[in-house]
Amino acid sequence: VRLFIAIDIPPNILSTIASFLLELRAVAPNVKWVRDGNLHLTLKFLGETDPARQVAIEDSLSSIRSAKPFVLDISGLGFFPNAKRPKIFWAGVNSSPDLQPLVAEIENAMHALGYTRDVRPFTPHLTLARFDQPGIPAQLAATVAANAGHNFGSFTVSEFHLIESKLKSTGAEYTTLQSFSFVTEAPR
Ligand code: 2AM
Repeated sequence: VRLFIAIDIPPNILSTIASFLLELRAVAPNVKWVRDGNLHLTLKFLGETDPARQVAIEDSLSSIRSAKPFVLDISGLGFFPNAKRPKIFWAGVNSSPDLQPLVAEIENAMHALGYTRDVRPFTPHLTLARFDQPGIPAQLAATVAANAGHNFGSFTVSEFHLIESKLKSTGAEYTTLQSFSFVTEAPR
């Protein structure tokens, strides 16, 4: 099975993003747009995994804790690696400082199970589209430049998910296998 670990985006923010993207999708039909329901914040991509290892992964992930929930603010638009030769069109994610240590813990936990650490620093983003051809429609570039600071709203996060990705001809299909609440109960 092909696995990754991610945070879900609540429906109200998904629909805010979806309505903003309607116009952009129309001006860039040749770009591979991520389906609205598939938008998520990837924390760690595990890739092809022996199903027999799923229990060990879930055990490990269920012990991960952070002191309190954190706030994610979906804000800004841009391209990786840059606007000239875009590979990925993204919406930015600003978070309270607790996100990076949580991701580091997930990295450590998965490294202990034999997964390679990501060499690149974790840059939280929502992938909105992928480019498999060079070049970018002028109208897409212009709209993104004009909305580089556009805000899509914020939400509080207290759980992440282990997700299976099935690659189909119609696009990726994601199934949540298990959810992990990472917030420590406050002592009374
Ligand atoms: P991205 O959205 O940041 O591009 C499921 O495939 C998710 O895992 C994708 O959304 C993608 O995150 C992430 N991912 C990270 N590395 C990947 C890789 N080498 N191949 C496929 N997906 C990867």
